[in-house]
Amino acid sequence: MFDKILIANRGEIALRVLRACKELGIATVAVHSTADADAMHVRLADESVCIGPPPSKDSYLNIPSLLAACEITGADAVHPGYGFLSENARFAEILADHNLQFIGPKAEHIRLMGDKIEAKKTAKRLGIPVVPGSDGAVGPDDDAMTIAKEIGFPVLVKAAAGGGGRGMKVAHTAEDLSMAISTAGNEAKAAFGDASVYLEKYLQKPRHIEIQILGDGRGGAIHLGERDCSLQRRHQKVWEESPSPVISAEARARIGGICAKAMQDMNYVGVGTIEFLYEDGEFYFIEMNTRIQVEHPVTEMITGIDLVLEQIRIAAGGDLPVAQDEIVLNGHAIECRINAENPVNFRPSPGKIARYHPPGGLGVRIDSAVFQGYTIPPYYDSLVGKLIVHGKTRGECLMRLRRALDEMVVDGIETTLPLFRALVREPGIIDGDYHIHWLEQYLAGGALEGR
Ligand code: MV4
Repeated sequence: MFDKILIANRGEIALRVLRACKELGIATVAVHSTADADAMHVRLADESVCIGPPPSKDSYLNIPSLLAACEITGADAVHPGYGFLSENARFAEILADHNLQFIGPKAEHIRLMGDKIEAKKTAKRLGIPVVPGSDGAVGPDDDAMTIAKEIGFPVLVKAAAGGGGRGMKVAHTAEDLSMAISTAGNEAKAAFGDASVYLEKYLQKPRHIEIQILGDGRGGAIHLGERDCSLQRRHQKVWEESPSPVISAEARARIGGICAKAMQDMNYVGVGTIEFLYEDGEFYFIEMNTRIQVEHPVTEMITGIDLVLEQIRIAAGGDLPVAQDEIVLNGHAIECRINAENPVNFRPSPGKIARYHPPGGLGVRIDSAVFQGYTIPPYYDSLVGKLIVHGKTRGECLMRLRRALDEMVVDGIETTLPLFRALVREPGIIDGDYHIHWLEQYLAGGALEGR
């Protein structure tokens, strides 16, 4: 097992990793920019190193600074958290070159899943159902037109180097296709330095269902159920829950088994999330994330498995915590991502938290690094904290979430708490009857105006 882990991240996920390290008896090193000098993860770590000025490129993305921090403190492993360098294959390789353990998948798997075309080809080869579309990048227009007509309009043009909604264009008719391909290609070239694009059948109202997996790197892998992440705004997840209101035990076992088998075949190591669109009873692979995700607590609440702690154990050569048939999905969990943003126009609202009262009680968890008097800096994401609630049933979970949201106080900045207080009372949410466009349509309807 590792002696000392450097946490190459900030905010709530840095605190989350730090907690797992402490429970494993592993010493912790926090890194921080000058803007985060008084942050919670710095205060609670055994040691801390300032790695640069506020801009991420000069601090949390600054690989030489992070290496120096490892050298100074004698850390033997690095946990990247999510975002920043968590899916940077080169960073994983550089750490290995310096005899440091990257707590995550092999660099080759990070790189493979970072290329959306290669990821899809790999998924298909491993027996994972994919969206009908082109077999790789599309060449000259006539090639694309033939494919598009085979899969049927509307089609979606996607950037190979994209992901998270970046570099996507819908072509509703043959006339739109050429323009969609050149626009997506140009945007992809500008954004990612890679103009290659591929085509997929455009699914109109799917849900976003993701499967959590855990692999030991030696042919063992399990799945830990799904998370329904359909409630998104501009490709930012807002509300995640497990189990999904629309996935049956049979569907879960089927797609979960396919994903676990695929990860076994890959000798995948660590945590991973396989993302699907789900429509009319069918799953369609879109992407795989090779990092711990923001919404991992939803799965922890219903499985009782500490995913970050298991990440660390497995990176140190440990075995999977349980066998597939020992996993029991207990009850229902919902996570609300509470941001320092105006709840109507979502404009960031950094600043000092004048009053802070987190809710408590049975089945209520807050993953946050803020405290009363803390100032949310303007340089990074606007996450105040994640409110995660568990109940025996979805109904009990919603009731508890309603109570917890009403109890929570965050004064001095604007937050999206009013949005969640409205959503938890909204019939479409209570019925679980929503898809990936539902939230933006709800917001466009002016539901939050004047609150
Ligand atoms: C799609 C799609 C419809 N059809 N692919 C958005 C980001 C990336 N995860 C892939 N995305 C989509 N891919 C096909 N063939 C719709 C989306 C999409 C979406 C997916 C999940 C959650 C929210 C979304 C919001 C807009 C579009």
